[in-house]
Amino acid sequence: MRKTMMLAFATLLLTVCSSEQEKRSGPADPAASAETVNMLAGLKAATEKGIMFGHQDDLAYGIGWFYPGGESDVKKVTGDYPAVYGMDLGDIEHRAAVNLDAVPFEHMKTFVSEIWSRGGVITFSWHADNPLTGGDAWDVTSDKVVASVLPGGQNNDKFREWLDNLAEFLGSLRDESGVAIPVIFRPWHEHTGSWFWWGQRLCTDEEFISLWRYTFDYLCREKDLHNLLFAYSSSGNITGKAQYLERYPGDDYVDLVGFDYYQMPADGNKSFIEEVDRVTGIVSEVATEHGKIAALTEAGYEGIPDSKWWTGTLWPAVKNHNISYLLVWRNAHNKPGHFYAPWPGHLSEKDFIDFYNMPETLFQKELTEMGIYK
Ligand code: BMA
Repeated sequence: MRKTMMLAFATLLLTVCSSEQEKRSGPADPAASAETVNMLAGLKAATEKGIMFGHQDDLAYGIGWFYPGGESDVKKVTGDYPAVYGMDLGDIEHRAAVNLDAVPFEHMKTFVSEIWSRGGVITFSWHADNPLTGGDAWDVTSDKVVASVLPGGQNNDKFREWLDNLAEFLGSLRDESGVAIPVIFRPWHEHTGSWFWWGQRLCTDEEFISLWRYTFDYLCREKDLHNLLFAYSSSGNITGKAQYLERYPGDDYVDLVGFDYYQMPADGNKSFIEEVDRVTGIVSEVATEHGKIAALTEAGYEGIPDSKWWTGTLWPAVKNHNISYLLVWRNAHNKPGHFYAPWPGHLSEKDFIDFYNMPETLFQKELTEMGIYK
């Protein structure tokens, strides 16, 4: 009798411990789909192999072309696609046909299927308009916006409608057999800066955390979406772990931790390397301590006016830490000089090929071989 009880107790203990373990290593959404669970595991495995290269709007347009006129500036230079493809959902809240940079949402759906079928990683940011003033994401004229969308606020109904529109899009990302395609969703980004209506000086810590949790709960619980990994990503002005975590919504709401950092012409390469290295160190430590994945969620040097930037500056800035990916911003079709990846004939083309050939950098072909969704 005692023996049986002890055995039962030991089994119970083992079950509790292993489910705790599973909880810590699985996605924040406890009902995440099998594909999403695999994606998270695949991202972790890829992080052990190297750092994935990402590019915003890679398939939508580039220098001198707009979909369907071309394919990918990264592919034109290296013969391969990036491993991570960023897209932005700004204006999906209004059920618009095109996003804030004129990319049709229907095209994005095509890109998502294409990327999924070759085993790439998809990440969405959301430059949502200001629901209180009617301005854009950069309208910081009021510090009451976040409060206005939360329950009890005058814009809560409107915000729920916006989330409905967002959810409809995210839920429509399916493969030919109807499987929901897993993606990384990175809302409310650069929140430690004060240039978006959800930024540092525009709401309190509590309001920001409520906004995050509300978004998460609405999408995963009310709308039953289970194909999302959530990325929490600050701006580059990080002083330490405590500050980085001030607005952290909790381990149950986040899968990836990251930050955005751009080199400005006034900064030297040295300062970019030192700062990115320092903040990457902080974010990587947070990732390890919280069982999350670290990433440089946005980076770049506008126009890349440095022929050796890739191997001489970007690589030394990230090489000391175990991060999953770095994503450079878009090669704009509508803003001359606003580009962050090289294109055929650009002065950093050769150096980018060297960066591509480094064993530590991962692009699409390596990811396809690895099969991160298996
Ligand atoms: C910014 C710029 C803008 C763009 C926005 C959203 O950094 O590239 O031109 O509209 O991102 O993609």
